[in-house]
Amino acid sequence: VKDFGIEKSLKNLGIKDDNKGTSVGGKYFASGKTIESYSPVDGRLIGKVKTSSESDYEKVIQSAQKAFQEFRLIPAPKRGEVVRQLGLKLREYKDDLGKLVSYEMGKSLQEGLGEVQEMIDICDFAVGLSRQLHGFTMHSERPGHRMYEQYHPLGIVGIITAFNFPVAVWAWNTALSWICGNVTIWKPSEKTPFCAIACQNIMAEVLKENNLSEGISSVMVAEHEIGQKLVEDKRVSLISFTGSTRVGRMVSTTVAGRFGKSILELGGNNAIIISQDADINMSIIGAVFGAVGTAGQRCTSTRRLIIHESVYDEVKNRLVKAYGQLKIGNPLDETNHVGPLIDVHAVNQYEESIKKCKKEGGKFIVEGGVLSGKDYESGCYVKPCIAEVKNSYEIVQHETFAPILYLIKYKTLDEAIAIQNDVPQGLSSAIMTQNLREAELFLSHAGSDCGIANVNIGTSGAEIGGAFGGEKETGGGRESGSDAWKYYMRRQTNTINYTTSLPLAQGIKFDI
Ligand code: UN1
Repeated sequence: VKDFGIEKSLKNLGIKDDNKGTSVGGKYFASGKTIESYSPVDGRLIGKVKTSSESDYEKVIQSAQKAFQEFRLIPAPKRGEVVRQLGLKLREYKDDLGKLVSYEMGKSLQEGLGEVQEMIDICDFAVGLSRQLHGFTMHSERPGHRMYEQYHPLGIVGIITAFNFPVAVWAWNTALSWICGNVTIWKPSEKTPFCAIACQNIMAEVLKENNLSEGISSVMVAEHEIGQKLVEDKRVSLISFTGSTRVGRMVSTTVAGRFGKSILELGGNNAIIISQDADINMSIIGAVFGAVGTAGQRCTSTRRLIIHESVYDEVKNRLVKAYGQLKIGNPLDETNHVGPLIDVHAVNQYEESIKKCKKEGGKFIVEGGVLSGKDYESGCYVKPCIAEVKNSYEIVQHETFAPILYLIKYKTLDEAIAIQNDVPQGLSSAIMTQNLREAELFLSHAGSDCGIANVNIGTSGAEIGGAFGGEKETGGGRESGSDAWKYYMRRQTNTINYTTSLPLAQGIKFDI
């Protein structure tokens, strides 16, 4: 088996065979049961991690509470300086971390490196933002009064992330949390514990070099009970949750029940409309990358193509041809296009979805299937497939985290937009067209109902500078760029009277 330098990268990132899964700053401890992480790439054991127990949890929360008392008092631009240093460290470790992401999660090395690049980009973004946490000033209705608003740190931010972006989503939340003066506790996916430990090791260097309190950043590799505790805990001001709609619904109601704040990044069911005025070459590239990139395991993966009847056959034939050229295999080998799914459980779900689709009447024009034999020993490699379907099929309404692409035919743009919107999810959407009227209608209030709507690019690969998130069952949260930082702070309106009398608002008279 070619090693692709993975052993060396693991060593550089401080990953051992046996690890403790709770870390406050650079200090590791854990007293829960041990879990193992296997690579979907070659099925090999990466290592073992002792998980966090309930008593470990309590230590983490208390350290975080203590750290917050100090950290919130450090001026925001100084906190930005800490984030700047994190960005520099990530540049140093980019190759190693990108490789680990690829090996533990299974996405291509290019996409692993791209994910680390997103971490670096959000750090840069946050550094500038640390001097721009602006509120408005407004004119008071009372003479000699001044009104303005300001944003204050919130407290502890609990970050619960999924396996598919095992490092970037932590960085989006952490970089913003830190400049906003919050401390973070990260509960990563149990499927990618080493990505989390590697990030924590990198971050711990920054804390140490700046003599900062360790409780500013903690990690708990743990089973879902600990995630549940975090969600229920009144001491945690904000929960940023990335994962399934099913779990997100529980997180949302639990956090709302204690009047906490939450940011939800749940499932997507993203479509590209390919119009009769589309550039077909661009459409094929956008669609194929969107559908098979990360083996269809992005929230923003392209799941549906809604194609105009006049170009339907051409698009279909070209897709079949393109899929015939896809190379499936070790994602660390850069000549391969498609890596494995995360685990055998995901493979089962992929097979189930194909079965359901066929049962409902779906016609597969590129057949799926699980690969076996040499180089596919992990059992996680599957064939990207394409089916012609109706949008109303139950399986088409559902997000399957796998490379299954559905084709749907349309006649009018209104019909295409209605199909695009007729799913429970509302994350990402796109139209391929060179027709200005079509593009503008798609982006208008009568157009796409998603949090992300693109013209002449695919559904995946959003830049960090925009707010990222979606509507409906995607959960409504926004993170990353634009003014998403406002979710991470509490807002306060201040009115100051600099006169010697006390006029009441709304002209109310009250004499004593
Ligand atoms: C996700 O799939 O959870 O737009 C996030 C993209 C990435 C982020 C995806 N920047 O594909």
